[in-house]
Amino acid sequence: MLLRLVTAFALGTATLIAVADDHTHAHHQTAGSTAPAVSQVWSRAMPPSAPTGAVYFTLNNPGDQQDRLIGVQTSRAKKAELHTHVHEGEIMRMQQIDSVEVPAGGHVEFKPGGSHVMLFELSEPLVAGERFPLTLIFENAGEVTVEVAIQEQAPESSGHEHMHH
Ligand SMILES: [Cu+2]
Repeated sequence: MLLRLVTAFALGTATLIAVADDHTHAHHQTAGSTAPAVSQVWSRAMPPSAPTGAVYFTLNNPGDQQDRLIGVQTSRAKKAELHTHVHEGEIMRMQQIDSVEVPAGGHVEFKPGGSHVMLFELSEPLVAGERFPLTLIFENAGEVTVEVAIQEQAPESSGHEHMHH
């Protein structure tokens, strides 16, 4: 069990460093279960007048138990919701979702045009180069706090999937 936790932490940290960030810290607080690793955590820089923002990341579940992301919190916004995009004919619309399943041994990507964390009533504008903490709440693993990097552009994908813009 301890070894698993260490592995999860190391994986998450390694991936974050691979994104070329110097001062990224991932604090994992687990409640008896292997916490999914959170990597490539970023938010798109927005003009100061923007009332909302979005956060994207990749979740990797190294454990043999599925988990579920059931909530998000940040000091940077009054409210943070899990969202996804749904197609309605030609139109893509955002929709709030209660939770996101993270399958055992699987990974889930939050990315533009797909699932994202929506921030409402920002306490400060999202300025490129800044960072803020985001706490992910998992059903089994408990809370995992990571740092969000505010960027103009999406980070280079470390996966094999084609990025749609
Ligand atoms: Cu949204």
